[in-house]
Amino acid sequence: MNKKHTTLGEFIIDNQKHFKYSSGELSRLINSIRLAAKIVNHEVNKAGLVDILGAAGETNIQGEDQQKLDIYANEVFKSALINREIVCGIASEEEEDFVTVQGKYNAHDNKYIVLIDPLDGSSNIDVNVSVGTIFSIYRRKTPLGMPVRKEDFLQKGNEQVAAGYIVYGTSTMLVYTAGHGVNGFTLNPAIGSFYLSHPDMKFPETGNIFSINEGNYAHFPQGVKDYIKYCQTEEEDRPYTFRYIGSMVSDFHRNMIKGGIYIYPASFKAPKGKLRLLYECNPIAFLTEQAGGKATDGFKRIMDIQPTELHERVPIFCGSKKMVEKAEYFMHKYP
Ligand code: AHM
Ligand code: MG
Repeated sequence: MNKKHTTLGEFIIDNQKHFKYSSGELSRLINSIRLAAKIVNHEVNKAGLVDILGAAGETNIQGEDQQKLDIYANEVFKSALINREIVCGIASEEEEDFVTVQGKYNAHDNKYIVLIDPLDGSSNIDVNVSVGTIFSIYRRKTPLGMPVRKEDFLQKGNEQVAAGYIVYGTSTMLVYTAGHGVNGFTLNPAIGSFYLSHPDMKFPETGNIFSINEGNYAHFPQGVKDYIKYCQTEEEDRPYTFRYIGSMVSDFHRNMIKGGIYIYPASFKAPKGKLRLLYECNPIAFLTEQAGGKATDGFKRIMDIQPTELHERVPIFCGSKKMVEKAEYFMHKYP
């Protein structure tokens, strides 16, 4: 197949062969995410017209209630997955508890669960900066035929079947892995199709970009402070370039292409950091490793952490392998 003209739909079908005993369920699931992404993309693109079309909490000219975009995105992804009856449960960063999906004839016989951050970095929308959707897919643990339980969602990241993100940026891209490398697809808005634009994405082994909210410097652990100093010191290939959008998907996407490290560390104010293990860190860690990078909490592999709560947080260091290893070296000085 001419890779240049491969659409996401074709790619998904073509890659189904990787899944042993595949029934096509996972392919249909990713296809639903693709569809929901296009709908959300359309709405995100109109965000700047909010003064004209009406803001959240107001009623628009057609008498419809305007929703906040993150709530809207949550609804779109959820209904795309629920209506197609292809998952048995969904957990979202936007909701306190998980949702059970009964499937056809209330049979509870679908095998996948999805965890989703429908619109990450949504505070950036008001200022026209890129935002993203992050998703993570697992096989259920409990037997088919019964409603999913919390334990189906509290799986280690290393059990993920697929994960990815959509970045609503200058172009809209869907990037995902199903455990056989990372591939990126760019939306052609004129046609409404995603095309394979970034096959087999790989983190450069090292890079020169570091991304961290340095405004929190005073509250960072000493290991992080030392690593920042290292990045800023004039020596060898340093100082590194500092880039922080404040929208994880965009910061991550840039670093994967150019080579870099993204850090959201623990701080004295937030001892477990800010980002959520299940909705943000695990899927990003899976993508990182599939792209040849490294993702840890500064000491241990993110994907080996046993989650205990749906919304638990964890510090994250992810990106080019050598850069993460160097940051870990500084962290280990202050165990
Ligand atoms: P959100 O899930 O509430 O949108 O927060 C997640 C976002 C990430 O995209 C981003 O990297 C981070 O929060 C930025 O946080 P901060 O403003 O503390 O640097
Ligand atoms: Mg988020």
